[in-house]
Amino acid sequence: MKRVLLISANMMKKPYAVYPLGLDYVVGVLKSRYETKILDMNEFSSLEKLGQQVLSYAPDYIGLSIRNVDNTDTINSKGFLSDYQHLVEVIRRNSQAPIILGGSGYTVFPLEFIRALDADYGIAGEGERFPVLLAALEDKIDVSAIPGIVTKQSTSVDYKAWNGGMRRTFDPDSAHTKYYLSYGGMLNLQTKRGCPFKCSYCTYPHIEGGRLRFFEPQEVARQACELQNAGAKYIFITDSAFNASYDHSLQVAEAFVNAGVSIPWGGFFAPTVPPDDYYQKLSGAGLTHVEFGTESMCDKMLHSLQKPFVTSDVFRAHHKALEAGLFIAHYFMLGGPGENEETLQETLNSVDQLAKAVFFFFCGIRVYPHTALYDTAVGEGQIGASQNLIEPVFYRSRFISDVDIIKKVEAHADGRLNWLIGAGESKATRILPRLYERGHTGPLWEHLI
Ligand code: B12
Ligand code: SF4
Repeated sequence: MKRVLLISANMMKKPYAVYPLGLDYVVGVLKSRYETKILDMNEFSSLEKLGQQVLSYAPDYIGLSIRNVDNTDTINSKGFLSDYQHLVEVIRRNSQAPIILGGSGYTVFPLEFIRALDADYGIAGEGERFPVLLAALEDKIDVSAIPGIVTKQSTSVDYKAWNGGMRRTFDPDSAHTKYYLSYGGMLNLQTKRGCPFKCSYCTYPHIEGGRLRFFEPQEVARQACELQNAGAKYIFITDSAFNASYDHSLQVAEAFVNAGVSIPWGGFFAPTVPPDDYYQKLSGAGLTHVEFGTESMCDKMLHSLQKPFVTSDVFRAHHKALEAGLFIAHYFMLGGPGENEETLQETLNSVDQLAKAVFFFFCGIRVYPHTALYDTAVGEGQIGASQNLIEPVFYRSRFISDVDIIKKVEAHADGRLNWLIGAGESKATRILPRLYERGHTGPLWEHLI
């Protein structure tokens, strides 16, 4: 059997290290025809150690998973391209196997990455297409006609969401699983793919497609049990918005109960008005943490960002989640098109009325291709139509500067520990690694409430 080495390039450990879930799906689709091995850069203290592993495994193909492009932080922005370039240099020194790029970050910038890393191929979108590429390479067929496949010669990338089978293969005994179990104990799980909403700044519908594709609730619950039996202390559900389908999310919760999932879990939710008892039912199935993608508490801004809810919905969703005894976090994206002193003040005043929660404020919105915000930024001359956005660019409102936004939020927060400004560099989130080292589990932001 030919060997495929899959490397997770992500080395970011804030707010915590994230299990490379995408590679489990890639292994799932490759394993009947190839021998596979996952190496996770979070486990390696040096690139040299990775080099030794690459050399000794002697792979026929190398898949490199690129999740993060940058830390998406206006205050302390850091791009990861140069780290990935060093990684590829080390791989090339130790192997002549073709390098194939993939992952969510890669999918946003497929042409930019293949050029900057001088990789051999890329797969934009879902990695389930990996065997199709390998079969074509082995049969010496032109791969450029396969949807989503990127070559050094590609000038555009066209792909559709994957229609075939998707099956995760989880290895409880692998070195990287042990790493996450010993550091925070959080593993992750997907219950569906896609997002039907069209928020103006968001890449998720581009990465996962705009149509919801559901996994069988019983299969999701089986995977949750697998993670639990391996020793996971908490499960993060990585869906774009877990409640994008109330029916399916309730079926998953019911399947968790029937399968005996007993560890806590959480995920992203849209603050839309839920059916009666929705959060109670999820809480009964183990949900403990709700992360609302709220973004603003001013209807004018919610409309500008094309969010599928209004401020009154946020209050109702918050209230329902609180009633069910859940820990709640709201994420805000300030500084979008039309943001000004008044819209900001309206948001801050309303946030004051959300009891018992943690608030994460991002000031300045990262501009990504294939989004409505990108078109606005080009239209306003903030970016050029051919500008390479792999180095982070943030949309700036014409009516208020990001510096003034930050000052205003900081002044309003007035030292409250549950008001976090920026993407994880604040004092409060620097405490998290120490808590993990002492054996605490889960996202831990509940300690700031
Ligand atoms: C869930 C999530 C989180 C959760 C993760 C919790 C957890 N325990 O898992 C939390 C909230 C912690 C989080 C944090 C961050 N995140 Co996040 N997150 C996501 C999200 C929504 C899903 C990722 C996921 O697990 N998907 C499910 C798996 C199955 O899919 P996948 O990994 O993409 O894999 C598939 C394909 O990509 C492909 N594939 C993957 N690897 C490979 C390899 C090869 C060779 C091939 C061929 C294919 C392939 O095949 C897989 C199966 O189809 C994505 C957006 C999205 N919709 O993708 C953003 C996303 C990955 N996050 C992003 C960012 C920026 C961050 C943060 C840096 C934000 C911050 N400043 O805090 C941090 C970084 C955290 C860290 N330590 O790395 C960006 C990355 C792009 C960028 N700008 O860098 C994304 C893409 C969102 C965006 N803004 O566009 N995140
Ligand atoms: S912000 Fe959330 S709800 Fe809106 S498009 Fe993105 S994933 Fe969907």
